[in-house]
Amino acid sequence: MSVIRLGYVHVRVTDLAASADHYRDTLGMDTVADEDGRLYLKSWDEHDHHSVVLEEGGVGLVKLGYKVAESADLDEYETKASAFGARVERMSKGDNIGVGDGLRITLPSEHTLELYHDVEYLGNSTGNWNPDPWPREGLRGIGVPRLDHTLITTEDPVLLERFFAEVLGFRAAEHLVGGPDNDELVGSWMFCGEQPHDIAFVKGEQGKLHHFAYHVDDWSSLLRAGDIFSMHDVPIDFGPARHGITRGETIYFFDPAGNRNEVFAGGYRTGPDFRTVTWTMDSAARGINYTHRELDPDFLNVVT
Ligand code: M3P
Ligand code: FE
Repeated sequence: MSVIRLGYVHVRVTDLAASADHYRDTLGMDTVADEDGRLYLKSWDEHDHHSVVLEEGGVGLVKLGYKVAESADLDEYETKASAFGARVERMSKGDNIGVGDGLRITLPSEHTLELYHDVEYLGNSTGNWNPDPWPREGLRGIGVPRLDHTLITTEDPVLLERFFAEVLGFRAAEHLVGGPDNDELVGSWMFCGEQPHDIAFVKGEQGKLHHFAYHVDDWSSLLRAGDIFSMHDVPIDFGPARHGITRGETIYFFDPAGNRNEVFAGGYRTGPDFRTVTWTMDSAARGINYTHRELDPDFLNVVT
């Protein structure tokens, strides 16, 4: 019984056409469905039906979807989440285009998390037979290969960490705590496979999105992404820079609605025997932006 990965992020955007340009032309995602004011998108190296849903009207997170290893696991997750005290309902095949039956959980942080196993397989752009390393017809914009992780905010990081650990079997790769003599949990970076994080959360408002991130191959792909942001006048939050936390490389930027996105490269490998790394608030600027060792307060305050 395990969670495999972040499958989809569903966000609201103020202007669907403007955001469609951003996710399609700048990031390079492909449209797989366009129905009822919702645009379903997929990156070139993803196999399942979609990984991003844009819905017109407002800004911020509608829900997150995480894919589980087997359909049979869903019963057990339902029992565990209910026992934890979370609100859980069954979701039906077709509630999300291409996605089968699953669970819809209201997290202690008030975010909606969907768990599912069955999802329509579209395959990636290079196929499974003697594949090219990348689509030979070329990529649009950055050509992001896949989604990587999300970071959300919660009033109670301890409770949310307990939920992800006890109900979903995630482990903490990194903790951000109040200080050397203050073990108050300010943030947690948690994984379900071998990435440094599949979800992270920091203390803040309930139910908000700090960012969702796309994987890019390496530092030079990240710099090229920066060039494309400039060509397309995409507002940059910060980067290119190195994260102390997770050791990843990053650029944060905004979609036209103001949702924060990230391109993320590198980072170490975790696993079941990984021991949690701890950062203290007095080193938080270095933890988040190791290169510049400074943080604009808006980086922490602006959420959607
Ligand atoms: C990351 C990451 C915050 C730190 C963010 C770190 C919001 O996004 O990918 O490691 O404090
Ligand atoms: Fe991130």
